[in-house]
Amino acid sequence: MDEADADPSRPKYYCLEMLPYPSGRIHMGHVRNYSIGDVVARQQRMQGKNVLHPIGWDSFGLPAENAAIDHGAQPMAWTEENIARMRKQFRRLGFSYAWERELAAHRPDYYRWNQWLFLQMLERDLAYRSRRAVNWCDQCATVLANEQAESGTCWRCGTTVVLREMDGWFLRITRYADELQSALDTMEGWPERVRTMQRNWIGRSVGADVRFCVADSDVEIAIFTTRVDTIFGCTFLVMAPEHPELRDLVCDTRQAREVLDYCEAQAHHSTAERTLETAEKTGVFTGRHAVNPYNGERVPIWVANFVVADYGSGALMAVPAHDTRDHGFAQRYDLPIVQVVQPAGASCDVQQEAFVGEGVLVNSGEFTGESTEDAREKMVLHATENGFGGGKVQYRLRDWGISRQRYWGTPIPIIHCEGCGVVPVPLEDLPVILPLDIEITGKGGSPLAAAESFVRVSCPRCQGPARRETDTMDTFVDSGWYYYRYCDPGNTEVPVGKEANYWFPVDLYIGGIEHANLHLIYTRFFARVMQELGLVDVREPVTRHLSQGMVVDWSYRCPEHGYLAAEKRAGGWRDDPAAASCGVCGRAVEVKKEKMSKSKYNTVDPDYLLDRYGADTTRLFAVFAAPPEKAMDWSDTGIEGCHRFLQRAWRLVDRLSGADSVAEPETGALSAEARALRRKTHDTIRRVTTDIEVRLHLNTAVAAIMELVNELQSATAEDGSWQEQGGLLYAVQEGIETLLLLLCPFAPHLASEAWERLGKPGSLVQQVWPRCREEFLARETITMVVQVNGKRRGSMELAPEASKDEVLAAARAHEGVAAHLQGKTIRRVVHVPGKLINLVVS
Ligand code: ANZ
Ligand code: ZN
Repeated sequence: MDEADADPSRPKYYCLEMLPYPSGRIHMGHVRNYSIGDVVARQQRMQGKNVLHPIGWDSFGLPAENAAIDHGAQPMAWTEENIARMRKQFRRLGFSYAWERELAAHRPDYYRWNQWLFLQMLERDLAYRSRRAVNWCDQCATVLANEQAESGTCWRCGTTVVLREMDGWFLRITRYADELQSALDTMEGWPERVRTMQRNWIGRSVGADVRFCVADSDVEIAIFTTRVDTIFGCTFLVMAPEHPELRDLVCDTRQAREVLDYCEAQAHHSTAERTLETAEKTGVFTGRHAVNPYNGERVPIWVANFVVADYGSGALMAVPAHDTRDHGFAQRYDLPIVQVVQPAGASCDVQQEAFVGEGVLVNSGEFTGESTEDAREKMVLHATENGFGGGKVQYRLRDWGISRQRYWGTPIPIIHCEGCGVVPVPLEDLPVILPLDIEITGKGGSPLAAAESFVRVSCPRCQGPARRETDTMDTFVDSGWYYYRYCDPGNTEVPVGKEANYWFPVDLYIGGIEHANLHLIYTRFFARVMQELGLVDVREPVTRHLSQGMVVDWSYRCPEHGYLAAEKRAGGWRDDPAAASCGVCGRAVEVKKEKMSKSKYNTVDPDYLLDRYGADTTRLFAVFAAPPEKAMDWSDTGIEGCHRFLQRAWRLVDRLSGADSVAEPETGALSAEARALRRKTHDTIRRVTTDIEVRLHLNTAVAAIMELVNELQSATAEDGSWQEQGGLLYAVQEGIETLLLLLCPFAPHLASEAWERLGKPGSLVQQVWPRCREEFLARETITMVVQVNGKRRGSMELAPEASKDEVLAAARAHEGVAAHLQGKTIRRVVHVPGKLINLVVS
């Protein structure tokens, strides 16, 4: 039943969860992610959809290599063993995957298509080689993409990243910057938070390029600004330490030595580190001046750490009066601050603090008196007409550096020939197989470079001696397009055939927020490439994205002994975290809810849960504990509660298992009790269906099912007997059948067994999802009398099951009653359910 085949006569549903890295054991984050997906997949199947729910392994990457370094493991064997172990755990959890479509990135029949796609991109100038200052992690001994070095540290190990000039391969994601950004506006099935993160990451800025001439030279320096309206307030220019013109500019100045030393010192710090808001802003004067093309003024040129070499043109005009960063810098180095914008109807002292808002131009020559907004337009035009600049849209997004000096990844299919230069491996020679007999030491560059038999080849063009490229691809290439392959895993001609048009776009994609800027942008880039290669028709690959929250639990950290494992904790653990102390030194410990992680000793092993509670309880708790996008708080009592709930549901079925099915009674003949139960049943169907399909709030869906169990329990007697009157037996049977159908996606094992026990035909998972019958939702109302001090003051229509509080609230709001309550206090409330309420006041 898990097998899905494209079938254009049936509606499809593509339910996807981010593929795991095969570390060897699943953790609670996996359980949560995949439980959510499995509920949706199973429910959609019952809704009659043809569901694709695949799984695979993101199996290239550093840990396999580190295992090789640490304990001599064979990366291939290590990876395959881990996959086998995790696959078993997934099977134990009963996830309904299309196992026959399983893929793994490290297998040649997968990664050959990375190589194929790379060569296609090379042909279209979407892949290229370039020498650049790249982010380098010493610990991992590899280059990192900007996305992997956010805030200046390695995303994997946390080491401070440094800049290094290196040759490498890039994918031209910036070609799509505009579209990747603008399409976000229409992606309504994506959380606003993720869209905002992507917007910021792509970072579209509308502004202008202006070229300043350097005085006494024929060099020009271009600057990018979003506030060309402030250009009359520019009192200096600032260049990035890596600016290509800088050396020539300073070579014959007195300041040359100081400037070059400064640049040298900055090279040890990554861009991300240097440009942190909190980083100290430093700089030196270059000894040169530039001429402002708008007013002919000479301004000094500085070099400073906060200017990014590969943003805009690597230089900026500083306007300390209207930019906070420039203001701080001007104060520090005693540079002039000149106001050119006046806030409307207010005054400000720009010597004290920058005014960064909009207003009216002052001190700005012919533009004085214009609004800042109009001025921007006119001043851009002025630059264009006079040939020293023009409008410019700038993106923060950089091309994606995919070269990694590591072993366990896809070999880049390139051959370097002395005569021919860079030569692509011919398509018919793919895959370039990653050799397995490699010595991995973790030191001294790429392990592949040392493998002579891999490296030495003859050039496909001239047959002369040549060397293979020894960089491998970033593993984010593997995950950039994997879910296309699921649609057509056996294809030997292309990465994916036209099959994919049936399944695409993905209807629901579930994964962690940590991928918002990495994987989820890369994959949108790949989608565009796949479309342009004519493989698949869609350009935007995912209709709806759910970014599930973390799984958190208490962590305990001693100031002296760090994070404490369970056996090193004393007092108050979990029950009373505030009282916890270090079992080694007795100090009070810092107690925090943190993401589960081995290094914090706050994980829960899913295998332990499976042994103790079984798959259904574990799955149920994973979706019940919190709304999917929120953090899920681990709780022992929570999982116990889920376990007891399932046992109760089971006993309920058990009680009824002897009874023969009865026919549906006339609606008019239903007793009040039977009617109320049927209302509950159909209301539960309605709630659970929208909670899963529309809101994805699986936790409230479970809560609704729990309520139904309570109702069913009170409608049936302990010993399984009850008075059949007014169609109650039918209502109970309907309720229980519905219960099992609704429970099936959450706790498929127990629900299926219960289904059999009831003697129902067919297997539960193949049943049709129940339909809510609106006619049972209508609530009956009853008339209740309201009295004040025993005197009748009016009546109201209320639901029969309205609680005392609800009745009281309605009574107070009743217009005939309010006047009699004025200035009085309600002393006592007499509530006769279904009949009257009497307010005793004085
Ligand atoms: C003058 C100015 C005056 C600026 C003002 C802002 C406010 P976003 O919005 O991020 O695109 N800038 C330009 N190139 C830079 C570089 N390579 N490194 C660091 N900063 C750079 O930022 C654009 C603004 O960032 C530009 O506009 C420039 O400062 C600065 F009242 O120019 B502005
Ligand atoms: Zn690292």
